[in-house]
Amino acid sequence: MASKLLRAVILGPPGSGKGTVCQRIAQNFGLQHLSSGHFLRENIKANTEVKVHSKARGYGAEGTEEVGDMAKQYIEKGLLVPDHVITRLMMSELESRRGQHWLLDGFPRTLIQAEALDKMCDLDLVITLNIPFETLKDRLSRRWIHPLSGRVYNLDFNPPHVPGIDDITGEPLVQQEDDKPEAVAARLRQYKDVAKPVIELYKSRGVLHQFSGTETNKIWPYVYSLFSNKITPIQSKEAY
Ligand code: G5P
Ligand code: MG
Repeated sequence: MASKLLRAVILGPPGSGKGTVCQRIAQNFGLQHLSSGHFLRENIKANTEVKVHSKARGYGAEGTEEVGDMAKQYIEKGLLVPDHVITRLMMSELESRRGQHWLLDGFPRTLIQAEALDKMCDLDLVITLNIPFETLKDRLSRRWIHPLSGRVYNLDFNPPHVPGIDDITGEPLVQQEDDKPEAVAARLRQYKDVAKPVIELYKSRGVLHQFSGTETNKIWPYVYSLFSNKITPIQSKEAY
């Protein structure tokens, strides 16, 4: 089994199960789960000036930017945050995790972002989740999250033990602004065009694995087996 650090990415439209699959991979293989949406929402919540250190190879200069305020305007409309904002944020997070196995969820999402990541490291695995659009719309409207941890629930698929309450902390769950119907429609519309060149790039590199279906539980065993070939599970028994 390779001892080098594993660098993996999960691609897929909104609601395709990236976060759900990443949580399972992180739990089973001990990778750091790095969700761009989660980092953006943290910045929005803090509503702070975040100092983004851009020591990443060849990308941007060191400086500050009101990431939270800017991101909020885009996310609430279901639009992508500008490339330079999200790239600097993610490069900064990756810089601080150089010595860890990691798994990116939601980044890169455009060719410009993929090229920036490319300058920083070689990826070992890229997964893309192909889920029918009708399924996605249903799922997102039934999703609730625990804002502090990013834990995701679905009223049908994995409901909380007590309605409206996080299983671990007992704190209230919320529905995100970008899961409201108008924002969901906008997010789904723009996904296909933007993702196509990113998928083509990783296909040409020979690291892309595509999974199709309407149920995460049916896709999961294939994802588990793919990762098992690259990294030793940290649990003796498969868990989720
Ligand atoms: P996010 O937060 O990255 P999206 O749009 O990529 O958001 P999202 O909505 O987080 O994607 P997901 O992670 O793919 O979806 O899916 P999930 O949360 O695991 O599952 C969706 C729901 O379905 C959950 O309730 C889950 O429990 C349920 N579910 C899962 N599997 C099944 C199943 O088999 N059956 C059923 N019934 N349910 C299931 O980004 C948010 C925003 O931030 C900005 C953008 O504005 C974006 O819209 N942003 C970026 N902008 C520019 N560049 C980037 N790189 C950006 N990253 C984020
Ligand atoms: Mg997600």
